[in-house]
Amino acid sequence: MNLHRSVLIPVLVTFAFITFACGDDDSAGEDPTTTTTSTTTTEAPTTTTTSTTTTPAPTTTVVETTTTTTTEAPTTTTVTNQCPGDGALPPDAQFGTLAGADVDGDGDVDTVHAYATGDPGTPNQWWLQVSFMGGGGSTYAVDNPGALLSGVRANDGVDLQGDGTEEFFAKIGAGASAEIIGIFDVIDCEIVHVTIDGAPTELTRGASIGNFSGFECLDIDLNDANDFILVYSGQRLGDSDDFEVTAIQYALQNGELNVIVADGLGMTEGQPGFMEFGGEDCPNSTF
Ligand SMILES: [Ca+2]
Ligand SMILES: [Ca+2]
Ligand SMILES: [Ca+2]
Repeated sequence: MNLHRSVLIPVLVTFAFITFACGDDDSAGEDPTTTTTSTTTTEAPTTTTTSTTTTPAPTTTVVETTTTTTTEAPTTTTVTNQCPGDGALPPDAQFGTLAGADVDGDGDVDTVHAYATGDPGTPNQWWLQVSFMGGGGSTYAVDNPGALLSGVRANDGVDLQGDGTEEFFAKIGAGASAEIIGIFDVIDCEIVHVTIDGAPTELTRGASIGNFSGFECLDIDLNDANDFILVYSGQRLGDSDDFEVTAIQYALQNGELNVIVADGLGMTEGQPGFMEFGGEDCPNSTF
C-alpha cells in the first residue's frame, strides 16, 4: 500500500505543472516585453610596462695556479786561475807599493806590487809581483844592488809599443843624482825583466854638470800609441859646452829592446834640439 501512494504523488505534481505552463502560453501576446540593451564598453587602458632588468650573471674568474718545483742538481763550479802562481802577497811583505797595469791586454787592470820581505837591507829581499785579475800571479826577485838602499817601487802600466798590453816601469835602484829604472813585461804569465843589449834594463835618469841621461817614449806616427823608446845620454867634452850625445831608438819585442836607429851626435849646450832630451819622459816612468 505505501509503494502505490509514493508513486502517485510525483505523478500528480507533474500534471499540475503542465497545466500551469499551458495557462502562460495563452497570455503571451497581451503583454509585450520591451528589451533595452545598453552596451557600454569601457576598454581597459592599455598600459604597457616594459621593465627589463638585466642582472648580469656574476663573473667568476678562475685563476689556475700551477706551481712547478724544480729541484736542480747541485752545480759544482771549478774555478781555474788565469795563470799559475800565487797572486797573494806573502804575510811578511812590507814597504810595498801598489800599482795597476793591464799586462795581458784583456781589459782588466792587473795588480802590480813591489815589496820587501825579511830584512830589506840584505840582498834578494825585494820583489815585484803581478797578481792577475783572472787569478794567479808571478813574482820576480829584484837583485839590483841599488835596491838595497833605495828600495823598489812600481808604477802603473804603459803600453810601450802599442800592442795593447801594458808594461810597467819600476825603480830598482838609485845612484848619485840618478834613478835606476827597469822595464818589466809579462810574457806567458811570467814577469820578464826587459833586456837591453842582452842585459836587464837599468836605465839611468839623471843629470850632473858633466853628463845627463834618460829615455823617452816616441809616438812616431802620432796616433797616440807609443812606437819606440829613445834612450839617450850626453857626456861633456872637457870643460867646453860641447857634449857627445848618444841617442838610440829601441823597439820592444818579446821582452827585448832591439835597436832601430842609433845616432851619435855632437851637440852644444843650448843648441836647438839639445833640450829635447829629457823633455818628455815616458808616462809613468818617474818616481
Ligand atoms: Ca789584465
Ligand atoms: Ca805593450
Ligand atoms: Ca804610434
